[in-house]
Amino acid sequence: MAFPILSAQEAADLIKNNDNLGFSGFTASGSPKVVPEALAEKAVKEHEAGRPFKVNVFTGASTNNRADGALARANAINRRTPYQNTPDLRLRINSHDAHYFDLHLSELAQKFRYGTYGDLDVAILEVAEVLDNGELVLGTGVGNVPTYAKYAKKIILELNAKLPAGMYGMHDIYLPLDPPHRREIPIYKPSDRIGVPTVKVDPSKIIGVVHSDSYDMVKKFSALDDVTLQIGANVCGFLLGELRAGRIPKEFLPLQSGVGNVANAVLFGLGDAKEIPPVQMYTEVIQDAVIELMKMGRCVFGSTCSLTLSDDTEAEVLGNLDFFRDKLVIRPAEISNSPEVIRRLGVIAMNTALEADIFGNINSTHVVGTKMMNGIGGSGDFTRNGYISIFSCPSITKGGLISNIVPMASHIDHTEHSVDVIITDQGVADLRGKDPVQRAHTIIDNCAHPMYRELLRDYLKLGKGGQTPHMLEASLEFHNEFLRSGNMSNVDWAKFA
Ligand code: 0RQ
Repeated sequence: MAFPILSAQEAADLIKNNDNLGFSGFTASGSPKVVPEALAEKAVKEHEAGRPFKVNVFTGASTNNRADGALARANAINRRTPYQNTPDLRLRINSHDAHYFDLHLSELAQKFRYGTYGDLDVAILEVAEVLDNGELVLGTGVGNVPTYAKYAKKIILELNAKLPAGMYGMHDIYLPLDPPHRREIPIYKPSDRIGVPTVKVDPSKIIGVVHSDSYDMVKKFSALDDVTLQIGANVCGFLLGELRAGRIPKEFLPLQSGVGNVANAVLFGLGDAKEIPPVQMYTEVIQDAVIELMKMGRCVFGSTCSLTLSDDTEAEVLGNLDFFRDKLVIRPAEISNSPEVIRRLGVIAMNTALEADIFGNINSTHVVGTKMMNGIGGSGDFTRNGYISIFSCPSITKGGLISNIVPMASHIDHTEHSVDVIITDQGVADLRGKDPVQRAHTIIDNCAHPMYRELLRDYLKLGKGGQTPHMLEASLEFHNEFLRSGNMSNVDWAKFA
């Protein structure tokens, strides 16, 4: 089938002010690259000519510097969901130039199908190949492509030359029925395939194909340091204890792991924990560490929504698909993050917190309660439904000016009801079966940095009763002190006594 070949600029010219756009991919992986960049250039010209030009961008998760980054720098994003992580877009969100609503990733596709956010004007989809019958072979991330491709009025394809023909067969594309007709999603183990390898589209909607030639440019992780290594070791120690005690079955349970430096370090820790049998992942992102585990035989299967790999590792995987083919499947976000499947499989959820409070509530998104960092991503999908839900973070940040364990979280993404275990470089707080005060002592004793333990114990003494003994007027004093003096440890409880 022949489709018009367009330059990125010609494709961008087909997009109008205030269009609703659906981007392929999940994280930087599989995100379109050249059309968003050209769209950002168009926005700059429109703004210079005094004309308004902004678009609404719906994705699978975050994108990359050439999509969110370029569009944000051009101030060309109006509405944005469900997740982002580029510094330029973060600035636009926190200054209200871009209207971002932070959403559980599993929810977006269905909401779109029911029209919650209006029509989808144009889907911009990165593909590895367009088959003769017009079906699409996707790249390193699926996200919400099946829904966007079906519901968009028009489709622009980015055909990325870096993606080999061997990508055919790496995906499992499945669109569930919507309520009230939804049936079970029949995945009973991570490697089950329930769909088809390609995305079927109405070829008459494809208005152009743009060529690109680029890896995903996933940000490199920071080198593992003593703190992240210790967190990784503590997570592995906890999992091993659960295995030995029989609370995790001997064949083990599938793992989910979040994004970022801490999550990467946790996975590296699994490489050495030989008493844990080779693992399977049922997760949304597969980072570099999982590829290492696969090469070591320590991870035998990964079900994911994206291969979020640094360029070197991406080149290695794409160049050795024969080795990885039977070890990986890439699924749509509403399947990789399906609460039903996560609960059925008994996934062990491992995510990262910005801060945890002494009662077990987690803030993953807002710096000092106000500034959006990235978003909740899929952490809620997994945390609420996991067999065991673990959060990890360093005990202190910025050399100790910030304690990651605080009296009251300044924003709450995951409540005490969903959080089983908190792990820092200091140790493990197993919160299961404990009341709020018992949880507080466990978290302070095991997870808080020694320089903050007494301050937190003294806070607990300020409470005047109730099951969760906060002193409300003092509960955010760590944060207030940070805003005042730049150092949480300067907090002085005397004024509340
Ligand atoms: O700042 O970059 O200026 O150094 O936050 O912190 O320790 O490098 O942690 O890279 O693992 O990211 C929660 C953001 C952690 C991430 C978060 C500052 C710190 C540093 C990053 P710098 P680290 P990580 C699956 C699941 C939500 C989404 C999710 C995240 C920067 O894991 O976005 O889990 N999670 N999705 O200095 C102020 C604090 C701080 C703080 C750290 N308490 N106050 N700043 N920092 N703690 C994937 C998807 O859903 C796609």
